[in-house]
Amino acid sequence: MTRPFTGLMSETTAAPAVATMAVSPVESIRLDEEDLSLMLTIRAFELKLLDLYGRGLLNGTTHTCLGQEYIPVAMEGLLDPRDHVFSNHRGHGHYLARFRDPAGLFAEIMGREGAVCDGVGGSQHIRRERFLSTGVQGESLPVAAGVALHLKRAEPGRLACVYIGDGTFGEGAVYETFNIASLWALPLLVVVENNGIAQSTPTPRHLAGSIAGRAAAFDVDHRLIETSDVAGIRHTLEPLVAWVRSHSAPLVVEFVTRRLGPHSKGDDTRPDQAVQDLRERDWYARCAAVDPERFRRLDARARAHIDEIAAEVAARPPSRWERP
Ligand SMILES: Cc1ncc(C[n+]2csc(CCOP(=O)(O)OP(=O)(O)O)c2C)c(N)n1
Ligand SMILES: [Mg+2]
Repeated sequence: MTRPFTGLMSETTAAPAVATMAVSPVESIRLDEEDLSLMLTIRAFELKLLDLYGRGLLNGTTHTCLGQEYIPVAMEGLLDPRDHVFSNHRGHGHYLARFRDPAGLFAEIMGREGAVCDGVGGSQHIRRERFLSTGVQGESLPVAAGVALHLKRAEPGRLACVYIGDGTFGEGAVYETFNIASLWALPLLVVVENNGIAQSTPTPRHLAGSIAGRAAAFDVDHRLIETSDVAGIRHTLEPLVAWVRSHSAPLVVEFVTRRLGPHSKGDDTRPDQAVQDLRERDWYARCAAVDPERFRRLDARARAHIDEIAAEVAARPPSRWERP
């Protein structure tokens, strides 16, 4: 059987060894109520966090995925609870899309009872069932490859999905992982959230060539996604993810996305106009325009729900961790 990538290309195009075809941006956004509610919940959750940090009510730091929420929401629709998910420093959306548990994550970040990791993981270091996040860039890739090897042997059909940013391509562990994942045919799905910036460095200033080219160098298939249309993304990726499962082959899915917020809490180095331009292309503004009445209703509901949970969690006693 040939790779499914060929089926998505034009009838007359010969199948390439590695597909790097872009999906055309889809103007309309088709969202069912559940997906939209989840995206709005993630947004409301992170806006609340920034508000709490801004008022000095939370300590430490946090990185928000404002603008990128649709990626984990789209991906979770393609994943099985028995797949493993590896997340990074910008991982609230990854966690919330998987577990729909704002209370547990608030409690973790606030250090309150009911915290997912008893309050010792905070924003960036969460472990729950088959989900693990780390604030160390690139650290998750070799671990995910090891888990993918285990899944290939012990649970065929399952995969390991790892989220990384464009800046993480500066880490050597990425290439060691691509090499082994390709040689050993591991069911590893690498989701790249290419938001065009790494902390304060624009992608063209830190990345020579392209992510597609780097995947191609290891004979790893690559797919570029430029739309934020959740249904369209799932439609495009469904056969490719099925291929990763059935043929145990690595795949890189690169999303061209936008980071609307600062790198962490308040350290945006970009000109205001540049951020404003990104906001105008944000899914939030575009969804609001499609069906304003439905959007307002769901957004108000998500914000009220998050306000209520944040207040309830903040009033809980501190979390306690005991050495096992
Ligand atoms: C090994 C390592 N080096 C540096 C950092 C500091 N750091 C945290 S996030 C980040 C930029 C990450 O950029 P990217 O991978 O594009 O992800 P994004 O923040 O854009 O989502 C850096 C340099 C780190 N966490 N780990
Ligand atoms: Mg980035």
